[in-house]
Amino acid sequence: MGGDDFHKGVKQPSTKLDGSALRILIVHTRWNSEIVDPLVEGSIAALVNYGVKRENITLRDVPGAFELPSAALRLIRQSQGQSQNLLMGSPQVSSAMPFDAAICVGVLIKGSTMHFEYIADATSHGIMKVGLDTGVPVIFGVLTCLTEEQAMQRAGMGGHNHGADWGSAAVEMALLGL
Ligand code: DLZ
Repeated sequence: MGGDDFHKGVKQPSTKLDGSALRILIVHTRWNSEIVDPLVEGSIAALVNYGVKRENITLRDVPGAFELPSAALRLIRQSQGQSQNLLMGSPQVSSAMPFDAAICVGVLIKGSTMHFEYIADATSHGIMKVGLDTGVPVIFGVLTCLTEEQAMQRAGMGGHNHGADWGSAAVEMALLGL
């Protein structure tokens, strides 16, 4: 292992994934939208590739990465019928069935983000907690990069689009134990 033989990244899952019955939530930021939008597209393409129906993919946006966990929690809870009137005044989630998985997508750039460490720390812990508290897998789709160029590369502009990995992780995790 190592040197030229080493392939960075995630191996294909060992089982065939059929996402045709799944409902997936994608919550993404409007911060750094030029980079976030291709990541969201990459996730959607992977979901569709695994059979998830476009009408079963719900997209919602929030201002920044810090807001991702609380938005995901409220939307998942709402879909589970556990929250009442939490989203009064804002458009309701269109799904009648609970989400099987969620993907939180955002981009934090150390070089241009004040309090980078605080936001990254709070966001990553928050996203993990939402998954554990709701029992719904929540995929960590937040790029934490040193530079804008690095972030663009990881969003498919000159490199691999990490959004695709998040889409397949969502399907794999949603199907776990089913
Ligand atoms: C404040 C802030 C900064 C400086 N940078 C980013 C960023 O690079 N990416 C991102 O998603 N959000 C950023 N934010 C906004 C915070 O995440 C949050 O939206 C605000 O602090 C309001 O809670």
